[in-house]
Amino acid sequence: MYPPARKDFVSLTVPEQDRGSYNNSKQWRRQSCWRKWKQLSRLQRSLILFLLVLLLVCAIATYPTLLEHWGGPFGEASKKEWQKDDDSPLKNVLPGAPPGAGQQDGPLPDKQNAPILPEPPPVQKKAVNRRGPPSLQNYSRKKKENVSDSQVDEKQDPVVRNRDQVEGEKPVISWRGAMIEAEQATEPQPSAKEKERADGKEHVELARPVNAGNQGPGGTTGRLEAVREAFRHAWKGYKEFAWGHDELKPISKSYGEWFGLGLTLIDALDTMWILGLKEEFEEAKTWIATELSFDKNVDVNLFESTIRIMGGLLSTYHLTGDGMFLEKAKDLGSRLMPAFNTASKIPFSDVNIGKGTAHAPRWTSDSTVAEVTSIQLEFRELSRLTQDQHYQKVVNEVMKLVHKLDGKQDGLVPMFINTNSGQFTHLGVFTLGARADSYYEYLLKQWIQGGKKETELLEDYVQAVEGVKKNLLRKSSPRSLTFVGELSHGHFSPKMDHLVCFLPGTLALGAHNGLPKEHMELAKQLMETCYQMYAQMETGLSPEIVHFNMPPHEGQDVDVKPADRHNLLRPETVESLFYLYRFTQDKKYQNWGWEIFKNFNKYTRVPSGGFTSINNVRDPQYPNPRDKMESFFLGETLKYFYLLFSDDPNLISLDKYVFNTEAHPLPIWPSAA
Ligand code: DMJ
Repeated sequence: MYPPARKDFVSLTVPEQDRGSYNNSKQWRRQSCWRKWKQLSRLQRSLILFLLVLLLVCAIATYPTLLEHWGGPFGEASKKEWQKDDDSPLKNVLPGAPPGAGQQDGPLPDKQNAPILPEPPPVQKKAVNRRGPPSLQNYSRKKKENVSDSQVDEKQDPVVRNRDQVEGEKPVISWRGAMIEAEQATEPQPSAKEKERADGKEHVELARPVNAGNQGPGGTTGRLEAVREAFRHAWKGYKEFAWGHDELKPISKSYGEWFGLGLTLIDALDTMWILGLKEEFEEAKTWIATELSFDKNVDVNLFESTIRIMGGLLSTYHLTGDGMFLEKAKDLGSRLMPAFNTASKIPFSDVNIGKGTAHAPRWTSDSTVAEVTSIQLEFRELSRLTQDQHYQKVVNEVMKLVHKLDGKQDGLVPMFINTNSGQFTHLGVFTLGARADSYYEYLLKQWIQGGKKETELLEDYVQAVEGVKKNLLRKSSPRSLTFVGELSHGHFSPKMDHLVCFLPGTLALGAHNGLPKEHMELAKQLMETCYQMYAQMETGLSPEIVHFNMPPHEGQDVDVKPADRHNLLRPETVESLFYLYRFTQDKKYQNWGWEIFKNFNKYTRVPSGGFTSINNVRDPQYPNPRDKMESFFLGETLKYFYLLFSDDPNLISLDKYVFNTEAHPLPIWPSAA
């Protein structure tokens, strides 16, 4: 017995009369297809239709990914457009630059000509947020955007390194680790006491007068004005397309959300104040006072929210004397405290500031060493201002624990620390780049902040510098550039992150504060190296990571792997140039900075407003925009450019202020002076 024939498969039967009589006329083909279609069973037809629909859906879903893969946001068409622009005889101009802000060796052509980044074609904009407060209706769109953003290489991008995704119980939207609740709470008003305290504070005047005798296009006035103009251009994009959101996506004229807290706006506050952009500052301040709320069911990264938001609010409070900023900083600080409720006292990386809960990333109970040791300047300052010792106590405890830990090598620390055991993990790997960088920076800066009394911090810092010299320092070929490599279980790698370029500035700051002269010598050597990481690239912009050539070699010292060719508008080299110029007064540092500034304008500036990180610093024809302006471009990079080009040593004096790792100046404690 055979079961009845099953019909749940597709079979196509070619009728006998059709064989051998090939006729390719259109009409015959139409009739033949239709006849065959009619001969199919209903199930067969349904299956074929279903498959066709499925194919169509797949094609639509993969279209943006393919476009990206084939050449950035706009694919081949826009690449050609780009090349066309770049062929223009005016290709070297800074579009939109103000009079007097031209290149060193000649005046600027008309700003309306030759945009460096092409205007995007009239896209398929999924949704555009116009100026105004965050619009809740856009949150569902953000979720969709998450798909394409995941193309970012999180392993190599510390900016996104700890963005976990966890679903909450309330109706919340997940955005790269941020949980955004669809409601805004009202702001608590600053208390009278704090207003009084604020009124008594020293504050810095808006924009200092610039040196009147130095006003050529490449002179001090021209350069300072060019930075102010670049800031205004960045702000224009943020204001128009991303107002109140975390980050501008200048190419798609949209925004990205991370914490949903207006990150760029807060990070940029003190830059506006220092650059004297009063109007812009006032509108941002109004947003903070009326729109910003931390009473949100949202997961934030402890480190990032501390350095960017708390740091930005505290420094703005100091510069302006306005107690509203302190009030906000205090509110955030108290909401971050649950992060420290761990068995070891080493804080979790993530905190839900609405619920008061904290957790490690989903995949590990480790925290990053740089993150847990680079929140101290801010929490300590918060304690000083509020007279509440809790903040200072928890972060000092972390430093004490790390000070005593096994697993260091000549003062160098591993990159991870476990929140349960309080021990370092992933032992034997040492870098001054991502995940360890600002540990070293904050050892020195806490010592300076507290009046050079905390000798353990100083000892750890000096020992670490010796550890760098002994284990990580090498020379490249052919130019003998001094660089800082990495060590993995005794194996040296000549790899250096752009992030390491904070080190020349930190070493110079140490030397200025009485540490050995050799630190300054090393700072100068490393500064040259960091500059060469820009100068040796075809765009004059540094990649994220370089590998130095060590064996005797012709050609360039710097090699870049294809995956490392991006530039995220990072500040570290400009930051170090600022310190080196302040302490040596050697104009070459200003000139190097000016070259870099012009290249940012040339390759990353988006005509409709904003600047974008790029994918390929080696291709001046098509650097391939990534469609993201990191908040630190306004918080740090442009601020350090301005301070570098200023000849006024009292504009944020380095004897009165210490910059946090996000370039927010905090006072050196008065009792310490
Ligand atoms: C900033 O958020 C800070 O400078 C941090 O210390 C390192 N990464 C970025 C800038 O590159």
